[in-house]
Amino acid sequence: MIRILFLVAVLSIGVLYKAGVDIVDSLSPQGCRMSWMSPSYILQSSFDSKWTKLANRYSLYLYREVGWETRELHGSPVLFIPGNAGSSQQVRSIASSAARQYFPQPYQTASQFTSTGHKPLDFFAVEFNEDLSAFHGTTLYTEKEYTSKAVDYILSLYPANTSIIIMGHSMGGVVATSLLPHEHIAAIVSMSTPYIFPPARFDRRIEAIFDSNKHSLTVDQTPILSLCGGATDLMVPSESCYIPNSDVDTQDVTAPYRRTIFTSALEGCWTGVGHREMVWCHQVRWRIARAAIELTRATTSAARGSILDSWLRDGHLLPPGLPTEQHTSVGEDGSVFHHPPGQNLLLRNPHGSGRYQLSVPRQLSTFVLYLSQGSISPTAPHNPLPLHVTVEQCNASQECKYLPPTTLKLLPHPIPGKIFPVPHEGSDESEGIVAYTKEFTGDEGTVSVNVEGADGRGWVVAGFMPMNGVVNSAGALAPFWSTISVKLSPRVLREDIRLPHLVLNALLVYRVTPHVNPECRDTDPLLLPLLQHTSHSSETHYFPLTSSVLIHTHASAPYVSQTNTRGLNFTIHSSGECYIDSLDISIDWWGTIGRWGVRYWSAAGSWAVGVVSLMVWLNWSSHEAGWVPPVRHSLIHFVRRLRDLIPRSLLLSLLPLPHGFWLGNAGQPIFAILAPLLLVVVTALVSLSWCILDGLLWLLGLFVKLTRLRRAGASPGTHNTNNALVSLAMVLITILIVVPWQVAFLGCWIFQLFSCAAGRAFSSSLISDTDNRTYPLTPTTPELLRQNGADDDSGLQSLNDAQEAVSHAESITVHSRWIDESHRNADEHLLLLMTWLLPLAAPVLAVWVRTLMTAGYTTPFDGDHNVLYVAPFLVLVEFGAVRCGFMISRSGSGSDSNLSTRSPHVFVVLAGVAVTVGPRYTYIIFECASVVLGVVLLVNFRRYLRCATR
Ligand SMILES: *[C@@H]1O[C@H](CO)[C@@H](O)[C@H](O)[C@H]1NC(C)=O
Ligand SMILES: *[C@@H]1O[C@H](CO)[C@@H](O)[C@H](O)[C@H]1NC(C)=O
Ligand SMILES: *[C@@H]1O[C@H](CO)[C@@H](O)[C@H](O)[C@H]1NC(C)=O
Ligand SMILES: *[C@@H]1O[C@H](CO)[C@@H](O)[C@H](O)[C@H]1NC(C)=O
Ligand SMILES: CC(=O)N[C@H]1CO[C@H](CO)[C@@H](O)[C@@H]1O
Repeated sequence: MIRILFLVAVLSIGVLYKAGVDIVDSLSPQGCRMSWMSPSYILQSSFDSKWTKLANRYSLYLYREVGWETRELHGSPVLFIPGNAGSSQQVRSIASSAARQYFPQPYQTASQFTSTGHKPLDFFAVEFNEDLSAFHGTTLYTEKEYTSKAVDYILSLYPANTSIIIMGHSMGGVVATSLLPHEHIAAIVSMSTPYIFPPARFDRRIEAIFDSNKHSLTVDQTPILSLCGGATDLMVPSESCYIPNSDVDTQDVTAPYRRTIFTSALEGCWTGVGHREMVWCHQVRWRIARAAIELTRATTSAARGSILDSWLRDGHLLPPGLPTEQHTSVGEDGSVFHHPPGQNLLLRNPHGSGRYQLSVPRQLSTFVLYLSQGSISPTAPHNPLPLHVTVEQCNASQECKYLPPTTLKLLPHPIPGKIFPVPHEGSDESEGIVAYTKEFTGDEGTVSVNVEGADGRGWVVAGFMPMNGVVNSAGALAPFWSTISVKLSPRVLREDIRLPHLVLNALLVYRVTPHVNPECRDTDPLLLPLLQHTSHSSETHYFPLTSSVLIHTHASAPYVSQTNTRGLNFTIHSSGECYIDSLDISIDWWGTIGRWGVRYWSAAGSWAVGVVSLMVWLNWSSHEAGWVPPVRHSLIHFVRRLRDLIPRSLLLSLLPLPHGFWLGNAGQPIFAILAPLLLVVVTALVSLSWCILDGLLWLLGLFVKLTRLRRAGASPGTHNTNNALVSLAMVLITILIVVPWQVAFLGCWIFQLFSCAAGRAFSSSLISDTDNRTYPLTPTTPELLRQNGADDDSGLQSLNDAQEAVSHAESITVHSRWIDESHRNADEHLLLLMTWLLPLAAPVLAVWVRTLMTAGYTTPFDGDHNVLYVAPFLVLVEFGAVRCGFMISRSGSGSDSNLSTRSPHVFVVLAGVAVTVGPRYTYIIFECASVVLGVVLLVNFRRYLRCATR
């Protein structure tokens, strides 16, 4: 049984890991150009302890592009805040781009900035010595305090009323947002920053920072833009990168400027970007740098919002700066071509200028125009061709006026025959198709497409499409067991496809396989079919439809409040020459599984604590005799109980619990299956962990035996209670003053490990592990006595004989050995529980060690000295364990005594908390475990005291 579990555990870890890693290349591949620079970092030594007492722990640098700009301050300040384990030097890519855009030649301002009021940028960066801020609230607070002082210092170097732009990467964005409200912060641009929930939830204080940030996000007027890398980012799941309450979604003009931009939709970028790559990906960094330069000219929040909207666009809003109404009359310039109705206008390599008139059809329709590499004001690729198009509406008397678009944005133009985006390269700045659409409700004259400045490069395609696309009513479960086939119309420029019942969630990946029309092979189409998947106003992905593609989303996900959970909306763009006959849609299982690991690793950890506690509870509660079986048997017993637990977990998954509970799916039936799966995997993981611990205990036992290093606890008699009390008090005082309690917990765990190993080493096992007939045991169990007799080689055969023959004295020996055995088993259960609690304390331990190494002994650990967290463990491992029996008490004496486990029911509370609240609010588990063990301690306190003083 254990062996099967072992296999299940290893297999599921392997599969989840491999599938999770494969996601990076399959879902939203990355195509980013490297960036190059000549960096120098100038330490700001005048920002010293006069400003902040943290000056000797952290530092502040000014970035300068060597040979490109002077060292003196000469512009407008920007502050970069690195994230978890990040470095101030990560500022270099963006800062270098800003310098080289402002000074295209060394020390020479670019012509477009000379007379416009733009200023160059002075990039500052805080250096946190690669502190692990994601795991530790206090560290995050310290960073915030230092950054806040750094902002004051930087502003003091500039004229009054200068404002500063803040950029934050990952947790740096959290620090940036926590600086609000601040009247001199012009705007915040965050990259791959989690906003909705912390990526690691081991610390209650991190949650507090996130809560106060959420408040700032809704009320503060400072513009905030959040850039998200999408599925490529495995560290911060992109569903937590959304900024809630966008002013666009709520249509509230007084709401502050908030944007969430996915790099997969970012115009000119169109690629997934990994977590660390976000700061250097060329396509992203030059836009951020440019937006920052433009921001130096703005003075109001509205103007800043509009600048951010024009440089960091995902196309779901109309661009700022659309032309106002203009009237022209036909015939002023160029020639007029009347295009036959019902056909698409297609201009391949146009020359000169011309007006192309298309009459608006009678039914509801959408006018669609694609323009490659040219411009339709104000939208164009960054380096457009001279080709320029305006769209006008003309009435019967040939009076024309500007036709404002319904949507106007840039689409990517994948290169035929190449992967999109091209790995290590991505999109070029001159690439892109301007897509213009306008919806018509009926016969409204003609639309005139005016082409100017054509020099033979680029192309234009335009036409009218019926407004209602294809709607497929396939049910939510259909893609799980079959393939949905959607038929498409031929030769359309744009087709909208909706599958309103399909479930939309970060946990699911759909595979869309196109059946390309065979005619396609003979044509050289201008635009191969391009699939656009929009799952949220801020999240759009593009895929060239030459082979099957994987569709995913972050619009709804576990532990996120879900508004939009249904409906797959696709749009297919093409030039109409080559088209798709039909699309097949089904679930992609490998991709789907790949999405689970990242989202449920912390749930698996908390459920493991739940499983161990449940194991303790199930097995200890009804044994009046107080016999605690070995962990191995408890495990096997638990696995047998899975038969009842699995249906119950399934039922719980169907309850519409709030999204912060259980597995975070708010009772969506389609995800109910995840709970039993997780339960089985976690049980397997617990068994795996026990196998490892078992091996470790055996090795340590061997070591202890060899070195004859007897632990006092393992051999009563030699133990000095006063010494123990004194050492306990010392430890508690040390925690109060210097070390964080997590260190003490690690100490407890090691102590417990050694006690268990010593316990095993110095007691010959009474009961063989493989023999399960002997349970439950009582002191007078004949088998036990027989076995004992057999060990003594007394040659007794029949049970009755044995019972009679074994003397009273022997019975007492057996009895006390039996109690020892039970105590040892209880101890090993406690060790297993503590092992699974260890990951909850370990991150802070890592932070502590790291801080010690970088900052020296400055005890930045305010708040981690609460001895109550660890006191129950300390007392239990010192007294409760081994010598006194963790939870087993004895009434009576000698061979007539009865054992009973006390208060095992508290463990069901721990199990309940760990499985329901634990996955989302992980820090609660440790607190709950401390309380539960505290109760055990109190219930058994008098007994421990008696035992300790005996
Ligand atoms: C700074 O701004 C405040 C209010 O916006 C104004 O009262 C003050 O005069 C300004 N100071 C300078 C030096 O421009
Ligand atoms: C055409 O539009 C112009 C300007 O909008 C208007 O003056 C004129 O009367 C219109 N003609 C017809 C036939 O509708
Ligand atoms: C899909 O489109 C329909 C109709 O436009 C819209 O109501 C729905 O919200 C869209 N679904 C998503 C997930 O965007
Ligand atoms: C505890 O586990 C043993 C097997 O080791 C099993 O026989 C016994 O029934 C379990 N106790 C309870 C209360 O379920
Ligand atoms: C060694 C031994 O007795 N094993 C038994 C353990 O329990 C199972 C089922 O209860 C029996 O099938 C084994 O024979």
